[in-house]
Amino acid sequence: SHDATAQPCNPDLAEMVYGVGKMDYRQTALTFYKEATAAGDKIFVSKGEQATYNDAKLACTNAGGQLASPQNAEENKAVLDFCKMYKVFPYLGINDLLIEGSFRYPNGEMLSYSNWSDKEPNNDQGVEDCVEMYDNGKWNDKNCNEKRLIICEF
Ligand code: 293
Ligand code: CA
Repeated sequence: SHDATAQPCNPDLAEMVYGVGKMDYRQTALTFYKEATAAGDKIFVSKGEQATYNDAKLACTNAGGQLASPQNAEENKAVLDFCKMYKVFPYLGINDLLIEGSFRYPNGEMLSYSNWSDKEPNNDQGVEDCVEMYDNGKWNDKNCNEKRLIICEF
């Protein structure tokens, strides 16, 4: 469903928030991760900006997508590539804001794939409802008020 010629759901917002010049943001994403589109998978996009979870989430939804929520090892690797490129840990869209201890996708569905780091999620200090990705691709639950790399998926 995601091919190189597809147009964004909301071209104006997508260009403002995640576009690069006049380039289609999907094409921009392709330059970073060709395999994603070749496999008909999600497109991941990042401009290297950092924000709290709420602001990062808003940036992605305003652009017609959502925060990166990898559902298999291939998608996790795509997100990790951005993490390494910008040398900043990203926030994932996955969170347990609704029900403590029940990590879910932004649409509320239960996880079908996870890649937790050893001994995570640990809800450290009782305030960790968001998820960051380390630069080894493993996940850690983390306070939502930190600033982390924004990576959106479309
Ligand atoms: C505790 C124990 C550490 C762990 C950390 C993170 C915080 O400090 O081993 O790395 O929590 O889980 O999110
Ligand atoms: Ca943690």
